[in-house]
Amino acid sequence: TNQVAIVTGASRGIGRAVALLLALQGAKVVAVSRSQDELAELTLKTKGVSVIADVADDDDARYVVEETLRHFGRVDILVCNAGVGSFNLLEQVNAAEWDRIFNTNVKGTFLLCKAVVPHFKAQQSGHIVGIASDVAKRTFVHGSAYGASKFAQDALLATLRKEVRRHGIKVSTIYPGLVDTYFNDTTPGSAEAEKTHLRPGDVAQAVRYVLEAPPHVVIDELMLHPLTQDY
Ligand code: NJP
Repeated sequence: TNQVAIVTGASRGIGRAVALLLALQGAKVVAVSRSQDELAELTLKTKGVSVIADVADDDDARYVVEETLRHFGRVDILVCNAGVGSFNLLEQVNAAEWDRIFNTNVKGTFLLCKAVVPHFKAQQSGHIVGIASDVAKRTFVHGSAYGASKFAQDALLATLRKEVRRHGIKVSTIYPGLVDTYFNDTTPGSAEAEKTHLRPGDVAQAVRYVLEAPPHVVIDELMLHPLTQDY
């Protein structure tokens, strides 16, 4: 298709895989993150554009949508993927770390959705895909900050889904289990992770699937896990 897609957190991991798959399928991809070099390298492959932006910054979020419209004249898809996590017992979580997680995962999703929805409403179409987490549906030890942020992001997206459906706008939320990425300062590609984790491309295929639903269908939620994950 010839659709215009904004993908946040596209410099690596899941976002990068989503950007590459959508580009392969003919979308014009606007890749967003804070890392300039990685985005430049990605944009050579996607033949799209990149916008250096912090999703947690209001001006940056609006700038992402403005740049998309300046380059392509429209926007059809927003993939809210940028996210961070760190894991510790609640009393060991410092307040700055809490803020970093909530600002990226919750406020970042809020700001990008807020910036894009008026344009989707004007064209009476558009699709927001949120990359949440399976931990938006359960709790786990060491996950107070990250888990709470993913519950909040999930609630935000579920609310937005109800608010915008009458404007022809879809909101789909994807809940992956463990994915082999750079998340939480890990290094992907180990033989062990290959057995225990999803690959970024698996999540990208889930994004593709929800985007390909017929016009009268919205896939609200899609959860996927590695077969080995005991959750
Ligand atoms: O992580 P990683 P994933 N503004 O670290 C970007 C969820 N998830 O792909 O800005 C803009 O490889 C960062 O770019 P940069 C997870 O919660 C994961 O695994 O250049 N961008 C990079 O491109 C998250 O929502 C697992 O540093 C910002 C990207 O985000 C999503 O999947 C399991 C940013 C992170 O790439 C992608 O994470 C699960 C900001 N302020 C859900 N801050 C898993 N990996 O196991 C970060 O259930 N980025």
